[in-house]
Amino acid sequence: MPSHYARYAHKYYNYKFLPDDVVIMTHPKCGTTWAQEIIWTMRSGCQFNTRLELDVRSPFLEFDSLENPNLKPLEGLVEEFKARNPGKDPMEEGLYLEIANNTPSPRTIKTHLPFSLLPPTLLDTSKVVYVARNPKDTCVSYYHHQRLVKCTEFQGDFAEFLDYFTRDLITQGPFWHHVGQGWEKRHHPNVLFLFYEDMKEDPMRELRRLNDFVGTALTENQLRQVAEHTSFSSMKSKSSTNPTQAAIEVGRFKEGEGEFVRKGIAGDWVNYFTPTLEEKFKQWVARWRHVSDQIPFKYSM
Ligand code: PPS
Repeated sequence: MPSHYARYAHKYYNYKFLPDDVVIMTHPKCGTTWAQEIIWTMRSGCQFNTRLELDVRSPFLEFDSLENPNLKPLEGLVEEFKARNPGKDPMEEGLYLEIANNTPSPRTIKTHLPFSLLPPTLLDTSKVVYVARNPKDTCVSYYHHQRLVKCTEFQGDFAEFLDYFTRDLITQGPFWHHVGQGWEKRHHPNVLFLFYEDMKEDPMRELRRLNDFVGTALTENQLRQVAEHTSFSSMKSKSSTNPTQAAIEVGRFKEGEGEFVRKGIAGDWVNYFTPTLEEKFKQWVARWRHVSDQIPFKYSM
């Protein structure tokens, strides 16, 4: 994590989750936004017409610790914070933590923090939907993301990014550590473990599993509507789920680095991996074999 994570670490570790919170936990670029839009829509009684940005409806718990502290906070957020917390320091308390605290229940919370950095009692309180994606596509997607976002502004090419990724030096990693912790807990009654590739293969099947797990009791017809509403093309076309242009305008994304909702397929890695990179990746997977051997990732559809 960036060094200013230290300022908030204890707040995340002691965060007061609520019994009706659903926490979407992922390593970055594994299908978080997709799961957020699905679960928020299901839990909101199928509000298909909201224009509110997804991050407002489904707060990102630890974003304070990822945001570039050298960038000016987004207009309005500080004022709102100060109005609600007279005399308190927004940076110390966390602007985004404050948004999470003020989100009306039932909350659908996004986090890239692994189980070990959240309260040990999390599963006694709330439900967790853990979404995992094969590490090759995750690496490609993360590469584009890190070039796009101003909090990182990665300047290198894919080979350089893969080098960091396979040395476990990427923000919010190591990948296997994160996914391994989720996988270990997959049989807990308050955990639903999903694979991105399964969601691509048969969205309705995974939506039915979510419907049972979250307890939304939607009909087949409603689930079909949710599937359409959260299809890749639908989410790419809406600024509430693909806020690329708005983020460029407020100086959070770089221009010319593609879109936040980018390609949305399983197997894009074949367009990036040379035999040399493939070999390096294989060695990394082997170094983590105590975890990687256990998780049946699909690398193509
Ligand atoms: S983040 O920034 O960590 O929250 O990113 P995250 O949402 O986890 O992952 C982003 C990738 O998910 C793709 N995406 C989708 N795929 C399929 N269907 C839908 N509806 C969808 N919405 C987002 C998004 O395009 C990123 O993958 P890549 O491979 O980069 O396209």
